[in-house]
Formats: sequence, C-alpha cells, structure tokens
Amino acid sequence: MKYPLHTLTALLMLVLTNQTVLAASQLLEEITVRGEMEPPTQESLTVREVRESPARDMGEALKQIEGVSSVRKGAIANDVVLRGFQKDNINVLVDGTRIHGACPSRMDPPSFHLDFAEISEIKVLKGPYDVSNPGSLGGMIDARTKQPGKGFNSDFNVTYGSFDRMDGSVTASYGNNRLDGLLGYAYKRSGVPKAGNGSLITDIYPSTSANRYRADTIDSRAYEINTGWTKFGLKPTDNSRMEVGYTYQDADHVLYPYLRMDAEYDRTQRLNWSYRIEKVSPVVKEVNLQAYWNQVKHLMDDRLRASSTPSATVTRIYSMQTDAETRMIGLKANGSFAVGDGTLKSGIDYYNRNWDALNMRAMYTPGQAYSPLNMIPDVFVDNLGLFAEYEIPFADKFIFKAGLRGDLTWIETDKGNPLVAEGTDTDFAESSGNVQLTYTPVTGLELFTGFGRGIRTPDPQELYISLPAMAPAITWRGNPGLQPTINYQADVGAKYAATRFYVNASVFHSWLQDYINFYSESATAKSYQNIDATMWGSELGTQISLPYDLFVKGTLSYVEGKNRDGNRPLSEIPPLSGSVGLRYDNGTAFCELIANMAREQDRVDSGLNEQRTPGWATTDLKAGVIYKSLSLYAGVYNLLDKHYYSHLSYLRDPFASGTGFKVPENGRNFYANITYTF
Ligand SMILES: [Cu+2]
Repeated sequence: MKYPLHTLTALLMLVLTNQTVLAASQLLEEITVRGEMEPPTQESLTVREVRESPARDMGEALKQIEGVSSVRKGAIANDVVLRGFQKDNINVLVDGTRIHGACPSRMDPPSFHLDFAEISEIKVLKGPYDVSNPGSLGGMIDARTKQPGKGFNSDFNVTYGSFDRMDGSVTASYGNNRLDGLLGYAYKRSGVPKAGNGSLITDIYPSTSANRYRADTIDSRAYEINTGWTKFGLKPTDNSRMEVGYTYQDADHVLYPYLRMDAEYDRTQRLNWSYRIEKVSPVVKEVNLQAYWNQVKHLMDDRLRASSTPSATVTRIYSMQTDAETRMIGLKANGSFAVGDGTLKSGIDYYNRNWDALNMRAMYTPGQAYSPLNMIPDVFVDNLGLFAEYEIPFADKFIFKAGLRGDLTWIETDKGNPLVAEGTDTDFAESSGNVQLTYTPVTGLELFTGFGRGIRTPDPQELYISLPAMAPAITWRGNPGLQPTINYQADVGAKYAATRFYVNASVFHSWLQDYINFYSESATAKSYQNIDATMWGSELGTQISLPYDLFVKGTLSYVEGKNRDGNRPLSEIPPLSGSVGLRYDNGTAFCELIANMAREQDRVDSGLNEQRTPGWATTDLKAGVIYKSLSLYAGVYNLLDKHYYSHLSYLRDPFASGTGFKVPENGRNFYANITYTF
C-alpha cells in the first residue's frame, strides 16, 4: 500500500464524514467504483449508505456527499441543494423523468415523491455538463430505481427510532430470462422531533405569533406516508428490454414549522415506460425510448395554527388554504452511435408541465371572505429539446467530450390573477453546451477540466405567482418579464485512485447572467429579478481502506455566492462544512464514529434581512452486524444533543413571522434497523 502520506495527512486534518457498509468487500468495491469509474464531477450514494443512515428522505441522505446540503422545513421533505444551487437551478430526476412538486412553497420538492426503498442508486453530476436534459444549470441528480433480479427475491426492512419514528418496507420480485416483475410497499411516520434544547421543532414561535401551533397540534404526528409501487420488465430479445413502472404515494398530515401552513395531503402518481435496445449494429450501440407521466395533488392550510382560531372573519376550519396540482408528461428518444474513434450520443425530448394553485384566505378581500385566487394561474410549460454529445479518447491519455443542446420553451397561463391576464404567454429559445477534457498522466490519476454554458428558464411561480396581502403583511408576486438564467461555468478537478483509496478534489467558478434572485421589491412586496451573480466553490472527498479493517471517509465543501448588482452575498448559500468518519468493518460487524461540522455563515443577504447562523459540530455513532441474510443496525445521531441550526433552514419572507425563527435540527436521536433479505 503506497499512500502519498502528506496528502492524506492534510486531508484528514481538514475533513470528516460518515458512511458505512454491509461487508468490507462491498466497501472496497465502492471505493473502487468511486475512485476509478466515476469522473471527477460525478458522485453517488449507494443503497447501503442510505439504509445505514437514519435519513428520512433523499434530501437528508444526500448530505453525505460533498457539495450537497439541504433545506429543512420540518421533520421530512428536505429540499436538495447542490453547490449552493437549488430549486430549478438543478435537475432532480427519477429514472431520468422530470417530476415537480405541486406546492408553491416547495413543501414537496422532487426528491419527496419517491421512497428510499424504491432506489438502487443516486447519481449526482455537478456543473452544467448534462445536455441530455433541459435545465441542468448547476447540476443534475438522478435517482435510479431498483430492477428486479433473476429468480425470486424479497426483502423486509424496518427502522424504529426516537420521536416514535417508524419506517418499514417490503419488496418482492421475480425474474427469468424473458420476464420480470417487482412489487413494493413502504410506510413511514414520525412524531415531532425534539431539538437539542429539548423543545419540539414545532415550538419555535412566540406565544403571540399567529403562526404558532395550537396546543392540541404542536405535538401531533409530523408525517405519515404510504407508498406502493410495481414494475414489470419484458426482454423480447437478449439485447433489449421494455419496462413499465408505477408508483402511488400518499403523504398525510405533514408538518412544516418553517412555513405558515401544513400539508393536509400530498398524493403522487408516477408512471414510467422505457424501451432499450443495445448493440443493434457495430454503429448503433444503443437506442432508448421513454414516455412518462406524473401527477401531484397537494392541499395545505393553517388548521393546526393559531391563525385558524374561529372568529368573526375565520368561519372555516382554516383561515388560509392552498389547493395545488401539477402534472407532467414527457417523451425522450436517444441513441449512442460509434462515430470515428468516439461515441456520439444524440436525442430529442419533450415535456409538458401543468401547474395550478388556488389560494383562499379569510381576510384577503374584505367583505369577500375566502374568495378564490389563482395563486399559480394554471400554467402550461412546453419544452422541446435536441442534443448531441461526442466523446473521443485520443493520444492514450486524453478523453475529449463536447455537448450541445437547444431548447424551445413555451409558457402560457390558462387562468388570470391580479398579476397576469388569462392567456398570457412567453417563449424562449436557448442553447447550452460544454467541453470537457480528462487527462490521465499515470494510472490512477485523473485530471479534469471543463467549461459549460447551462440554461434554465424561469418557472411558472417566478413568472406568475400572485399572493397579494394587506400591508404590513408582505405581498408575494412573480415577475412576468424574467429572462432565462445563463450559467457560464469552469471546473477543474483531480482524482487520485488506488486499489484501497481515492481522493477527489474539485473547484468551480460560475458567472451567472440573469440569475433569478428573490428580493424585496418594496417594504411590503417580495418578487424575483434577474441579476448578475457569481458563485465559486470547492469540494474535497476521500474514502480510504486502512489496515486492521479500518476505513476513513471524509468530505469538505465550500461555496460562495455574490450578487454583483447589489454588491452583497447571495441568499441561502450553505457555509463551509465537512465530515470525517472512522469505521471498523470486518464484513460481519461494523462500528462507525462520524463527526460533522459547519462553520458560521456570516455571508448573508442583507436585502432579504437574512441572519447569520452560528457554526456547529455534531457526532454520530452507529454499529451493525450482518448474519447471513439478516442485518441489524443501530445508531445514535447527534450523540451530544447539540442544539443547532442549518443555515438554509432560516425562515425567510414572505413567510417569516419575525426575524430569527429557525427550524432547529434534531437533538439526540436513536434508531435501530432490521433488514432481512431472502
Ligand atoms: Cu404546500
């Protein structure tokens, strides 16, 4: 074992994380895959890492990856942030399909609409290097669902933990050479977690706030989610496969202390059909066809808050409610072809997204209580895109890759609201592209450089949302004149991999033209504007296998954003953070100690009255045994019961009910998991 010791020592001093595995050999395989198979701009999370962690959703689980953070709004439904890029600045996909939440306040981000038990792997691509999907401006996250294996397989998985949290799932599958099928069901629920100071995370408002939870609801169930799914596969020939999958998810009574309302329900359906044929001819390497549909129905109101207390004006069980729905239809066709010494991948894709949100408030229009308002005025977005990407190795040590993509986008309102008339339309024609060069001077060392232009169009909310309020309450409105954001980004990365470890370092710089920024339009209105902005950041990651069955994993992430027009920091940028984990794993038993830390975030957007967030450090401990097809894990997270906040969970207008109310992270929490595979 030859390690460049000086490098490692430096890394270990800097970094830290968690991570884990069922068997030492599996861990080594992960190290190999990450070290040798993944390009420096790509990261992944395996099913093992998801299972061992007490993460309640994908947003929380992905925080294990350097460069990824999340926005906490409650006990669940964490929104993924990649290198400071969030919401529509990144693509979060499921098996390559687009899914958007229905809630205008992102109670249900894309990653909320699937269960862990459906997932086999999550791929994270950083930077504007994905041309096969529209809108991968800052990066792309794709959750791949499990495929049925050969023969009969099933597994049973249950986790129980602090705050009466329970997660359970059962999957069963059968497959032969021609046909396969899979069935799965998952259930999760939790009470309201407590923060490190012993208070419920719902208990963050003063007793005078209208947004405080009512005495009988403050400790009610934090969420309850049932998910069922099925998948069928057919292999007409040895080199082709057709697949159809369907998922139904019903989330009930989901609390969002970050916001002024809670979700009564959030019901999702996902349907995905795909056909793939490989090795058609020496020239045609692969052809993929895909068609998908999904729908989310979301109802939220304030019935659990003091603001719904009956009065002369509040005559229903709520004082405010939003009934929202979104639908997506998508088609994709692409292929890979041998051209010269390289591979050409090219394709066409189309999607149609509809988004409608109806808001009703007791006091919005005096004399007309609960008059309906088209908060998001039934907006249709059509997008048609074409792309081509060519990859060619040359001179033994180099790989050159270049991609180009063109998109046409049409957006139209089917209803009107105080901001925009029915039938208003806008369209965009944009192109994106990138060049990437990978150099392997010696085996194991990979140097990467890339430059890209990424595009994303304004979304229906940023363009057309309208939520008027009587001063001093804040009006929230879109900006129908918004232009698409263009990201010119440069990346440099280096990865060194040997059989027992890898180190990956990357730096990026983004010049953002027409970045869509949330801002204070006036003392009583918040809206969106195009600004010039820059972002830069760096990540470091490593996984090392040491003697005596010991493993070390570390991550370090930093990003900085600047509003160049306003000459101040961009809002909602995560602070410097990192983790380091030490693990003993002999293949049948493991034990892991993880330290996580974040520095204070003092780069805040004064224009939004954003507040500083102090730094913090927490410790997690977990252990497990594997006996044949049974595995048992148990752990305690936030061992020292620290009371702390993630900077991204700061409550901002138009929802802030004052300054300084934040949703704290969970205090000390225990969990135990049993998985049985047969
Ligand atoms: Cu909502």
